[in-house]
Amino acid sequence: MAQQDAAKRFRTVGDGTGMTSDHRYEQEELQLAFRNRGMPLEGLRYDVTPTGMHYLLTHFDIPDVDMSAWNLSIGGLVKKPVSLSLDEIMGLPKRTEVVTMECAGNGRALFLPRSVSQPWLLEAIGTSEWAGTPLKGVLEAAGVQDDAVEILFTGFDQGVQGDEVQYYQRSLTIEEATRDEVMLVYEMNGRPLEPQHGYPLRLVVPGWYGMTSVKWLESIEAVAEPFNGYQMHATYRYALTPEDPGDPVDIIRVRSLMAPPGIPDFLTRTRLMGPGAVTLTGRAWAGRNSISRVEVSSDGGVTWSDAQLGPQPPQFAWHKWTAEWSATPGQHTLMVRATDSQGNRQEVEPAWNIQGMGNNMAQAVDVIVEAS
Ligand SMILES: Nc1nc2c(c(=O)[nH]1)N[C@H]1C(S)=C(S)[C@@H](COP(=O)(O)O)O[C@H]1N2
Ligand SMILES: [Mo]
Repeated sequence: MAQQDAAKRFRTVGDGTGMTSDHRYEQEELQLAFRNRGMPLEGLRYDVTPTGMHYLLTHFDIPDVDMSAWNLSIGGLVKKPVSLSLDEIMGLPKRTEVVTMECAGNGRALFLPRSVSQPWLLEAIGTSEWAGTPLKGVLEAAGVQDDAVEILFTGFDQGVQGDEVQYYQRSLTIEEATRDEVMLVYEMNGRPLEPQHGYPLRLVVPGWYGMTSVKWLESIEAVAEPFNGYQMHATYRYALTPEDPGDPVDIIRVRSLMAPPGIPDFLTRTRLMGPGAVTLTGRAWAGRNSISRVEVSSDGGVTWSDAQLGPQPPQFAWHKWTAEWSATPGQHTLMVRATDSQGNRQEVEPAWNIQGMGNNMAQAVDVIVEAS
């Protein structure tokens, strides 16, 4: 309780609304941006993102997990509560999935006004080969009771958000939690998880925005009511006003990104290149759906032409694309947009919401083509 009261002393940034309506960044945003860095977009060239290039998002601190005492507890409404060591978990059936993970806040800083939070532009993405054991098997062994409606995942990391002292916690319905691809993960790209990515064990929920893939798992509980903690009801919502509860953020929306061509200007990141034929390349992904089409524009979205899709990737991994462009001298705005197998296509205009969630508007890259 004393901790709860102490939390009330944290000031609100900006003008008090928690929003900012210009492109100047608050000190708090800069602080978050250094802790939670993104994947430089040239990383789009790799099928699997080198571990150190994968984006990071940690709400509180990376916890110091005491491995001599670590066990994963599986309890709540289960017939046989269990406590498993890491060795025991590693002895269970192993599954490996290449999964593109994206933070729900990716694109937040492109909204105006924007909420003061992690100010992602477009780089909160990465694709890893995650290995672990299917959650489904562990839940079956524990025997989830019929009166349970959700599975609650709790991480070791604790902090204050929205005036509430809390552990990082998210839940999934039983149906979502028992999908084949949902895993308790102990390896990333063939190596034990690094501390910042959830060592010793994290959840990975392919197809969902990253917030659901709880890191530093401490416990898993079957619960009788939908979990209503801070990370479920107060944030990760597509809300239009502070009063609007908004729909929950869940599956990753269709998006494509290009690896910026040419060379960058140090300060503005505007691209510089010579005239002639150039192959634009990048990746596209859409949660659980596949990508059916990628289009590029070299005139800021007035006209579009089809890109070529590379080989079909694993179900939850990004899809490579290439497009030939004949660069003519002058200034151009390159854009890319994807359509998924359900016919969802990226918009050119942002679909604004107050928390800056799920902004999958088409990427724009300014290019200057020099005469020679
Ligand atoms: N315990 C815990 N799990 C967490 C988070 C966190 O702050 N604490 N952040 C979530 C969010 S918002 C994202 S986008 C992903 C990021 O995973 P990564 O840092 O391994 O890329 O982890 C999720 N899991
Ligand atoms: Mo996130």
